[in-house]
Amino acid sequence: MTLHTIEWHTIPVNRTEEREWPRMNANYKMFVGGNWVEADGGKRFDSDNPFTGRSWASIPHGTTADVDAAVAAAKSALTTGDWPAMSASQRGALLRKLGDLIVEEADRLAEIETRDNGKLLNETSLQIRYTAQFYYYYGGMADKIEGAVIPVEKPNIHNYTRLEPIGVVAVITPWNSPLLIAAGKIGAALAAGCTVVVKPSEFTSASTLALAELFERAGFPKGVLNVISGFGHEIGDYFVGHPDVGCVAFTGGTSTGQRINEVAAKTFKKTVLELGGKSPNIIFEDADLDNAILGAVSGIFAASGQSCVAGSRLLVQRSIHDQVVERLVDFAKSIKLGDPMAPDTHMGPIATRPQYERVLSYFDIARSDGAECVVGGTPLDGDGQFVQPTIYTGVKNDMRIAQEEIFGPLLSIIPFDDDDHALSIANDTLYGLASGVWTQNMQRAFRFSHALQAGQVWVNMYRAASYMTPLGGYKRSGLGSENGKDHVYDYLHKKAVWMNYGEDAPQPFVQKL
Ligand code: TXE
Repeated sequence: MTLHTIEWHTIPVNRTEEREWPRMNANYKMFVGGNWVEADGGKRFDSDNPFTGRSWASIPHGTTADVDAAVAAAKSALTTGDWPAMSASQRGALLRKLGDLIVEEADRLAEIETRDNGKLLNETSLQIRYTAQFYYYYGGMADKIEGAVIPVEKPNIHNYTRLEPIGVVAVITPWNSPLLIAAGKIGAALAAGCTVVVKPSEFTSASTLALAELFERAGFPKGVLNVISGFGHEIGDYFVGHPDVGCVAFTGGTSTGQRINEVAAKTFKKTVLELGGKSPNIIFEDADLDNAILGAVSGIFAASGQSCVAGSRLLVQRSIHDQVVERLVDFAKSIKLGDPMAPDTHMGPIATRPQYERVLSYFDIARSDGAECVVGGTPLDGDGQFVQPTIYTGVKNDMRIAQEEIFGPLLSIIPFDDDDHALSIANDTLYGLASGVWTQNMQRAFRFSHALQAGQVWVNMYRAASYMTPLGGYKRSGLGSENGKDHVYDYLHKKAVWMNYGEDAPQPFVQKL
């Protein structure tokens, strides 16, 4: 088979006129201590719609004084007022009520997210509805957090553990799926009895500020959930290092995660970090190829590749390599870029200008790496932030395009000869967030599921997630994991209580062992 570089400079981008994007009330405020407030000093910044290229919302430009106010409100709500007096069942009921309100408001919230990050409305509509499930799930867990009675070997001692809220939780989220990514963190932290301050990405603050309104309507006591908006590089360190923050839950880039961990370490804070990836998606010659092709496409072109679990390295057994490449090239050419609101669009724009420029820079990097571009690979004409689906062959795993997270629709295809070869390439990365295996061989499916150094392994599927299932990364893809039952325990201190109901006098100079 001969592979041609496709001469494909202009994709007909299906742009909707702005009049079809109805105006919304787009003057957002921050939510601090149950009040809707401007930033200290009153400054604001614009939030741009990556599809129209125009500002559509105005966001308060939060400062360190706003961090102080939000953390103080959360600290006060933690120990005084209605929240600590509530039973765990009552907390759970509030979380479930919030879930109901999210379902009610899903269309509006989805439209807000699509305006802010350009993700398909088809996907944001589903995602927002799904976020309700996180709050139902963690609402159900609130009254199932139990300590233990420990049968210590000492006489007349009642020894037990209590699980107590860790304190004020700082939730910091990125721009690719703001509400979905926040849901597990907020849900688990509130189930644990903590209070929360959320800082969404400066590129996509609107949906989280709008979500705060639902907390108010659900009847959460003031200060339990606070949302501040602002720039990570201005207030991030201050927020993370704040002495009254007890734990930081973060999703975002690996270098930001590293910075957060360094700052948090100075005040001995716990962190839960979900970071970047360079995930291998492995197709064996015995795979159901129709499904594998769909899996490869969803791994890299869904959400325009702006997904932490993107299957950006496609490892293909050499015997089927050319066939897979040909089919993927055909598929890529059929992908429709355009208005994320339109139901028939497959890929929307890249969410932010810096990200768009970063993704484009990899065209040159790939060229100088010596990879062969078989489709895409050049900037599109026009002023939209669109990147065409791009596929590289002849990729060696040590090339930059195979090692660095690009976070865009650029796929590196790497051939392999046998199982050992595939595994060594798959694990040869600094990251370890996700992976995919396409095979009909059960032994191989299990062997790879266990040997892949990644927090998620999908076999004969890709890009699935659930509030019930832990999501975390190996190596530089993160620290700890979120979602699932165990995530609640990230937000709890374990305290041991010793009670002496005996008569014996304490030994003053010898420990009781
Ligand atoms: O993310 P950042 P950016 C990856 C992707 C992308 C790269 C950079 O590869 O190209 O990260 O994207 C806040 N202290 N992912 O710059 O910086 C910031 O305000 C505290 C992977 O947009 O990680 C925002 O709220 N907070 C990813 C959040 O961190 C700080 C999703 C994320 O921003 C801070 C998005 C600081 N010092 C990008 N600096 C995924 N894992 O899904 C910034 N922030």
